[in-house]
Amino acid sequence: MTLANLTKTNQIATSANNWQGLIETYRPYLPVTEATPVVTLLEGNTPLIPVPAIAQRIGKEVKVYVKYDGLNPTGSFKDRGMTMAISKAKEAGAKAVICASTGNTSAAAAAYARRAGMRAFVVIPDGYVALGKLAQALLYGAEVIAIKGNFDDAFKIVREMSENYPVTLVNSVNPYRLQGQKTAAFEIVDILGDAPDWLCIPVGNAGNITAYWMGFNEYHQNKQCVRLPKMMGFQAAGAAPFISGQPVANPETVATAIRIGNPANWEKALKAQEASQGEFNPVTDEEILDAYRLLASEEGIFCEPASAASVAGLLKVKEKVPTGATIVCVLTGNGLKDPSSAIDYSVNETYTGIEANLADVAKVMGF
Ligand code: AN7
Repeated sequence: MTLANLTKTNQIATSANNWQGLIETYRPYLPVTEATPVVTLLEGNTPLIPVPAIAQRIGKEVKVYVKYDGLNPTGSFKDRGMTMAISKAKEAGAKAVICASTGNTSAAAAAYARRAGMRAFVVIPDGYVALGKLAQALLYGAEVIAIKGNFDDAFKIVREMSENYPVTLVNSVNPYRLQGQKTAAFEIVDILGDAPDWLCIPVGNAGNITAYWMGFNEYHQNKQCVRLPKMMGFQAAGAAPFISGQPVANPETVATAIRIGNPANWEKALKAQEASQGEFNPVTDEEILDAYRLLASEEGIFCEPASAASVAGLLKVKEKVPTGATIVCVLTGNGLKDPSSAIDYSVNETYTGIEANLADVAKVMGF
């Protein structure tokens, strides 16, 4: 397949509801050959959903969309990177992979590695991984190692482990991860016809912001888009090394997915921000939770708290949004990943202890 007929092919694949996964769809842009065994769960092709209630809160004429990557096979954007990382690991003959994770990477690594017949070791911060993510890793058959430490401690261990033992590292320092993840930028341009003016994105280990920037640039070089977006990265205020300019020793936030103090892709993410004339800004846990509830209760979109940081950030810096702008906020993970946060932070409560009859239920309803 050539670059020239790529767009056409995408349209056919999509309209025939015959999506082949992101490696087949974007093969000319990816470092794969005929010899690469493609390990796929048909990830990608996630919806770009308009969010009018959020656009209205900007207070001027703007178009706002969310890229709902929580609809990937394991419920997060990590599947985009993992289809590439695991396919390439299998091609190289790997028998086992390892990652440190705040949860989503471990779920994706487990699913793709097991599908490829490999062992999956995941090292997680004990007590700081959302329930759904832990459930996934276990059921997929990963070997889960919970350490008394945070993500940054776990990452240090797995990095050294992969240098000394026969296990392939599948965190986002593995270059194939970012190659897969850049396809989300392609999908946005394929739908909008150009890049957005702003891309708002939560930042943890800073792989995804790096991957998106790479994707937009490659599409730009291949004349698939005219614009390049401003990359607007948002970090939880308690885990915001890009704001303070130095690693955070004890990161804390309700958004456990981005509870990271020393991002592995520091330099690349900084370059993306500078080259795009973008910004890094912090959002407080309260702002994250407000956006989390707003997305669910007014747009009908259930994401996990870390993902809501992109929308919280947009609302926080809304004064800077140019009139007429098109903005995409990346929703990186599904809300079902973290049911405890949903229950703990929802405004509505369940009416309990209600007698099982029409009159009592009607009374609760206010009739
Ligand atoms: C929902 O799973 O780092 O800035 O170990 O799960 O590319 O790290 C997760 C990160 C945003 C941040 N949103 O992305 C892991 C992990 C969600 C996430 C991020 C993560 P990066």
